[in-house]
Amino acid sequence: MARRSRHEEYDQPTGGWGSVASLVKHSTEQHAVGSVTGLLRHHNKVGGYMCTSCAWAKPGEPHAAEFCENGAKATFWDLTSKRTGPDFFAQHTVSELMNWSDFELENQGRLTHPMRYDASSDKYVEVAWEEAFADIGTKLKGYEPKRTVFYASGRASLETSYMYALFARLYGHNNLPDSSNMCHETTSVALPQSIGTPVGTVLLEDFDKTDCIFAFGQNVGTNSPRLLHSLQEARERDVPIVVFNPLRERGWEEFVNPQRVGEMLTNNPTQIATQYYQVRAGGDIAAMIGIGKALLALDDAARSEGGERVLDAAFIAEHTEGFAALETKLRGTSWAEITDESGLTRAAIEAAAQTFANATSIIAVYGMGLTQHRRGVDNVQMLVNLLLMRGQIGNPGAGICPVRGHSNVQGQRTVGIAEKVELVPLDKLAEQFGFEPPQEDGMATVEACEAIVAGKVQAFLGLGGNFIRAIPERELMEEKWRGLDLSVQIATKLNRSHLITGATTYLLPTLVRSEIDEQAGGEQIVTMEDSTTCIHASRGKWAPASKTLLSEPRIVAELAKAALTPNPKVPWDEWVADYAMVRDAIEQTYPDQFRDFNQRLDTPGGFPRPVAARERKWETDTGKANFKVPKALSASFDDGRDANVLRLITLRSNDQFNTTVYGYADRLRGIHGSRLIVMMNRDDRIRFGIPDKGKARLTTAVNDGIVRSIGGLEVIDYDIPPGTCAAYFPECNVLIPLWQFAEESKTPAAKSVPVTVTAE
Ligand SMILES: Nc1nc2c(c(=O)[nH]1)N[C@H]1C(S)=C(S)[C@@H](COP(=O)(O)OP(=O)(O)OC[C@H]3O[C@@H](n4cnc5c(=O)[nH]c(N)nc54)[C@H](O)[C@@H]3O)O[C@H]1N2
Ligand SMILES: Nc1nc2c(c(=O)[nH]1)N[C@H]1C(S)=C(S)[C@@H](COP(=O)(O)OP(=O)(O)OC[C@H]3O[C@@H](n4cnc5c(=O)[nH]c(N)nc54)[C@H](O)[C@@H]3O)O[C@H]1N2
Ligand SMILES: [Mo]
Repeated sequence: MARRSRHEEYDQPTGGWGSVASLVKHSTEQHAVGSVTGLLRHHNKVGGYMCTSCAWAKPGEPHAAEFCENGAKATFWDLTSKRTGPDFFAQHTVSELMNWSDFELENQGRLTHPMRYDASSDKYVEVAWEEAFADIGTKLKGYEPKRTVFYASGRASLETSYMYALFARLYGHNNLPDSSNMCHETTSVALPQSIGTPVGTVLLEDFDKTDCIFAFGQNVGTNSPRLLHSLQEARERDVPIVVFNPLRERGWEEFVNPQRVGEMLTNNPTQIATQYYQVRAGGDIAAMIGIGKALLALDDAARSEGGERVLDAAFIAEHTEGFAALETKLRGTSWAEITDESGLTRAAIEAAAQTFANATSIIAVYGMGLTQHRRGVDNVQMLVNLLLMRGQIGNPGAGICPVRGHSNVQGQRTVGIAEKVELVPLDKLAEQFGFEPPQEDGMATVEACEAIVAGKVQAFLGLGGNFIRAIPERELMEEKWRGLDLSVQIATKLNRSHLITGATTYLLPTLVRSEIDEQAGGEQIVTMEDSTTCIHASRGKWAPASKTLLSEPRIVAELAKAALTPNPKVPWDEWVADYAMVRDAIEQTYPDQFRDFNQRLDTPGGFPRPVAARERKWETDTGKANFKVPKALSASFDDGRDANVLRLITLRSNDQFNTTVYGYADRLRGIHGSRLIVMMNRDDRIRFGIPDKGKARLTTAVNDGIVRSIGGLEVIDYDIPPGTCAAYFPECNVLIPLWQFAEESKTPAAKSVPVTVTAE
């Protein structure tokens, strides 16, 4: 049935009663075995389990309820009492399920039994674990390892991830794309060039010390709501918070802390952003060049008047390289170019620069609004440039703070899930496990897609995730996927990627993190790394959804045993019996990062991995922090000159975790009832001849011979800059060409897809 949308201005703060109502709704609708009291006791607490939603830091002294609406929703959905077992699959053909929505598929509940696709009946049929492992192992033995891909979505623990990456290398390839290739890979490419570390430099405690926060392209209220606690406390110290985002996201505007009874009763919100700039999509490089230019002007004035310098000249001289080139760029770019490209006025940019100049310690927060663009790397590096101009890396209360996505996406990279060999201590692995690891770079996500399109991939293993739904160019990918010989999906819930089958397809169900993981050596602990490089232990608390489920480490170990010749140095069974032994192996491979790993598991707030840039040690090619000159003013593919081409942002609603759709209430944007919508500036809507509440078709504006189009989108008049529009991921992934990705990082450019609009 077609859904109709409803849009009303949402003037309630983030958090508050709206979040409580939503939490209760999801706990009830999922008949979840976990309760709100259970969550209070165990969620993000030492001795409990770590949230499976976002990767935001967990404080050493947790709040009574150290969870947010969306973390609770994710947990209730994990702990649902609904089941997608063999009888479900007996009733539905895969062709029928192809017509179900993402919501309907996952709302069937937890997968319980290993299943194999049977083409003759077009159904998934139960298979014994041993048979599945043996068959997959035999098939893998017959393939050319470099023609197989082992994908990981960023949820699996450090223990599982280490084992999975080792399995790939023992088998013979580095084809280890993970969800971060679609996400913060841009960060992992940009930051090492600039400051010599692939991760952020900010710790949670820096938020208590900062006196200024700048935030670009991140939706805090939906995607990292616990960060709002730090933002609220910062506001109570009168810290300015300056936001750049095309949309006025409620989370950046007002917050009522559900933890504070008084605030809840009076509905008395804290105002979060003190300055809000609705930059146009892809316009941040220009906006940041403007800020840099204005900082230079302020510094010039201070010098001529003999006042205090705005630039940190001592820091620039001692710690950086390349400032002269950046200065030339800043001075040489005209205000006309800057305002044209950013869509912001000179006065607005100068006001932001003034706030930046007044502060002594500045944190820069950012998300997908910077990384998922053609020039995402320039976006991130330009933000670092601003910090470096004022010496804002490696001092308390300051630094660069990418807000990561999946709860262990950063950690997966740390322990070897990486397609680039330079990121992995292959020599160490060779010595530790007595084998010759493959030395060539493997495929990242886009490269894996290209190889699948070219028919060069024989097998795909997915450690979680919904690969085909998350990548660009969905229609072509679905068609080409059918050319795979083997597709194996390790998953918790049914999703669309499971319905696109290869010649042989397996669905292997696994535990969720909040469930008890009992192995031969007793109940097991797993670990993960948060956005601020802190490592946390996680202990499941609830009984598994089914006795037939296996843990992720066990599944990975069984697959490895079935596919590889035995290696006495890799004791898969012993590792599965006691995950502490995997942690010992991790410590052996990464002694500096994981010193005393097993002893430090319960450090309140997690134990931080060392990050050299925090100590102002720059592990870059120059040994200094590098200013990087952006290659262009626009971050987008289109040049912004054609008024008929809009830049489409594909983003998340408040009722989803990536491709997992919990419902149809994007409460904080006031959009209800449907996800087939497009938010558009009213003048644009009228210009395109679309009536109020009318429908539109979006078509990708590129000439490469492929028509990419989606119709039936209800147009919602929205407060968004002209020339920019926004719609939901993953519905709009059909529109993104596979070749439109960030230069260098290959992160798909999901945040400014050039589209034309036609009325329907
Ligand atoms: N509840 C929930 N939490 C999540 C997720 C989820 O789906 N649901 N996903 C997780 C994952 S994997 C990730 S990566 C993160 C994603 O979290 P975010 O980084 O917040 O990603 P998006 O939701 O895609 O939103 C991007 C924001 O950038 C803005 N934006 C878009 N284009 C531009 C631009 O050109 N310039 C600027 N300045 N802003 C722009 C958008 O308006 C939007 O507010 O969240 C994680 N946490
Ligand atoms: N257009 C557009 N595309 C995007 C984005 C965008 O902003 N716009 N964002 C990109 C980003 S940032 C990301 S991270 C990717 C996300 O891409 P993925 O990480 O591949 O996708 P998810 O939706 O997170 O995967 C959900 C599935 O994971 C499985 N799952 C859940 N928990 C577990 C678990 O504990 N173990 C296992 N084994 N499986 C589990 C469930 O079966 C569920 O259906 O999408 C990217 N795609
Ligand atoms: Mo992500």
